[in-house]
Amino acid sequence: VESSIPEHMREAWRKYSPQGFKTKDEFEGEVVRHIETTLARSLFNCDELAAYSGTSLAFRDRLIIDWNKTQQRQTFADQKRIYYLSLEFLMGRALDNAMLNVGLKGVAKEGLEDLGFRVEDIISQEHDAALGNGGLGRLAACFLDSLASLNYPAWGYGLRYRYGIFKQEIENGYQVEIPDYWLDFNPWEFPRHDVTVDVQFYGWVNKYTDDEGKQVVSWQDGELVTATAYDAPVPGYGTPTVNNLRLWSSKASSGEFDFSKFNSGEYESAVADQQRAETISAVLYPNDNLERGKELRLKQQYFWCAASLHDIVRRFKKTGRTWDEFPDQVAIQLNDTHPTLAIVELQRILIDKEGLEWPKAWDIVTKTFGYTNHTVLPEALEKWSVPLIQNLLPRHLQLIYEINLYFLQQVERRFPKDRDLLSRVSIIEESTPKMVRMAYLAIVGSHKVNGVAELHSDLIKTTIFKDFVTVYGPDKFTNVTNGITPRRWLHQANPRLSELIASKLGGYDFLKDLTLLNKLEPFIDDKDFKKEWAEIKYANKVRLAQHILKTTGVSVNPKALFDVQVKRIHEYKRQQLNIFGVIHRYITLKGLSAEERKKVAPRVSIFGGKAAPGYWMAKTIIHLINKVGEVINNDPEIGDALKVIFLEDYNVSKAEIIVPASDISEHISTAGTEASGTSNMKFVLNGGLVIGTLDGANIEITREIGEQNIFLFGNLSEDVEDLRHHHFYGNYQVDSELQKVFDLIKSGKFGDESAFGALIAAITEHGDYYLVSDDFDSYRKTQDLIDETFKNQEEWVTKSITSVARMGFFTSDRCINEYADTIWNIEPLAVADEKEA
Ligand code: Z16
Repeated sequence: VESSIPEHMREAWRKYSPQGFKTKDEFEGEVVRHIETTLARSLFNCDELAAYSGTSLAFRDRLIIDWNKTQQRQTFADQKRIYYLSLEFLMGRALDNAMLNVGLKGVAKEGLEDLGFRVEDIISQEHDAALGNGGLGRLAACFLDSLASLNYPAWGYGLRYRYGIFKQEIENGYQVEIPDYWLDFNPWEFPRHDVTVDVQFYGWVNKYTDDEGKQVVSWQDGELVTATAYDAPVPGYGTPTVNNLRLWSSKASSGEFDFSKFNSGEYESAVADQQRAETISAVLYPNDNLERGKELRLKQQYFWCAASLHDIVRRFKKTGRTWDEFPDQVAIQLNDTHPTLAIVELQRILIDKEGLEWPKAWDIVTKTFGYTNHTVLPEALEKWSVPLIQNLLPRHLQLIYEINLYFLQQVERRFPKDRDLLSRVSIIEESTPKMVRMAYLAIVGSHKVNGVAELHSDLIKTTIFKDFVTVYGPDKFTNVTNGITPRRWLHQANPRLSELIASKLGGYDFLKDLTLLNKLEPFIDDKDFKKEWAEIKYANKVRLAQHILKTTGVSVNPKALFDVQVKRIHEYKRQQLNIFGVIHRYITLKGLSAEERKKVAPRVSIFGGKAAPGYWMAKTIIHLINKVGEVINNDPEIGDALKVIFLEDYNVSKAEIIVPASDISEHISTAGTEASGTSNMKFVLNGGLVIGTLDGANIEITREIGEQNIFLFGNLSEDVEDLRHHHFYGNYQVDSELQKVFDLIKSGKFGDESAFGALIAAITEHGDYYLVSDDFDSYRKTQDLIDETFKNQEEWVTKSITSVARMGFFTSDRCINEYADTIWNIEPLAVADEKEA
């Protein structure tokens, strides 16, 4: 291509192309150079933030060398790539991960010591990249880590939000949201001002016959917004592969934008236009498992899909291949329905721009896309109103109608006269206003649809997508059980445990093949090993206790049982069940004599998680937890027997401290509501036990680690519907022990009882949709069993080690290999010089 240096002049380039540091001295040289020149600071003016910046820039240089090579290798190899489209990438911190993945954390630690710093302090300077809400966004981040670690040619595509998920503060027991401006200094991103795409909105569709008598469809006028690419390197663990995460940022298009307005007294309106364009990528919608149908959200979705598709098509066209080869070069995975417009956009490009015939184009489209469903909750299933799409994306609405027609005609041929079936599977819901069902569009436009855990994948086939199983047969639907990266969630978060495991297994190979953990089973009776195992858990609890003291002022006993529930606050996840259980425990403790109280297993109940800013019930739950904590933590009769902690601003970097420190974690959603859950896997991998319902991945975790190693309780998913029905039509009585809890709340013990009325009424008066009352008794009894089991530390540690040894299945590496084999049909790209980890 024109921009490449001529062959005979490449000698000088090759001679000077940087190699990156390898030794401690070289590392120090790079850090000091960056601090003094890139940052214009000196040794008289170098705080921890400056040292963090210099260190990151040194590692970034290293990554970018391998990044360049990886991209060249992938281009020359000319094989199929996977593009992972996700509105959320919850990456957390990058520096620690980069150090470990390139295998130079030891070098950095020693180098930083020479320069007067501790590596932990430097790492903790970094602001989390928090471009996600919860499980879905973190899953995308784990997938990127596995894709790179397994050498798959893969790109992530997302939005570069100026504000990630809000920071949470607790004031007087209430959640307060603080904007998360995270881009002040972000050494990990590369702006690509030369990689831009103009994205069109609004306007109208012009259909006409051109001079040669050809039908032409053109989408005209409206407004243009420019997408600029920002790239972040994604290093694999123990491999030179560095993949790319490309995030789009919006700004007013220079072609479109009316600069003359600035001079003609319309300064304000010119600035307003500009701000409107920038608003598209300004902020992440802070809802987990909820879609509210706002126009700006739809704009975000189209902006990102159009820019990404344009980029992918541009790259494909450079290969000079014909269109029918597109699905052999490109696989696109839709992370939930958020990127479904990408299906319509590709069809539009093929039909309107490339002039392909409908069936040919549609065949290419469906071979290209795969769709992952992450929820069955009705309030989370996306629907967009037809008038909204008509206005914003008039051509796309036409294409959606044509896609629907083409699909329904197929259905009609196979199931003649079944008008009911036709209306049930129609992409258009015939309501007022009419709505586009995005999940149906995603199914129709993809060749494979997958759920994220076995139960969930079965449920989508028998409930929300039942009719599509009739239409397509069962093989279009499949399961890929979620996984987590053991690099971040074991090696990085729990280095001592990782080291202990490595000492028994003879190295760190298990981080690349997690099934090797089963080689721990022979050590289950090894006294010294068990002792060390328990000591590491204890040290992690001491560290968390220090964090709790520093952030809440409450002193907790690290010998107590640490009971953790950290995840987004949602009624279906049932933090209310947990806190009602805590109140019940408090009532029980108050009924004991001082003598008897000394005999109970002391417990610290730890909560953390954000409520969506508009989700009042979730905010009420947070309020109750905090008020209960105030009362119990200050009750002198209770002391260490029970403490209740709400940790502010739960995020990825805090999870790295919390997860290794739990004895028990709670995964207690109403059966059939949590698609998978992934923190359950993180806790068990770190030697924590689980109390859980038979929901999501809990079921498969049980199958892998054994029933005797997990505390299961509650009703089964197949009984949920009947129980709900019974709440309305049977003679339904709230559990009497739960009623005692409600009575204490109503007495004003935890402050103004009216604040919590809605929480109680949801159960006593509004049908207890999430079955809190039905599961309360078995929850309590299971918690009592946990107390008993914890008293026998010997037995507890055995369960802990056995569980870890059997967690190999839950690595995201296994998960990515399944996607690659069964959905994407892609191969890893061989790398010559595999580095030692
Ligand atoms: C989300 O985090 C999830 C589903 C969804 O539709 C939207 C969002 Cl933002 C979560 C599921 O709730 C969780 O069970 C699952 O483990 C996770 O996605 C990853 O699949």
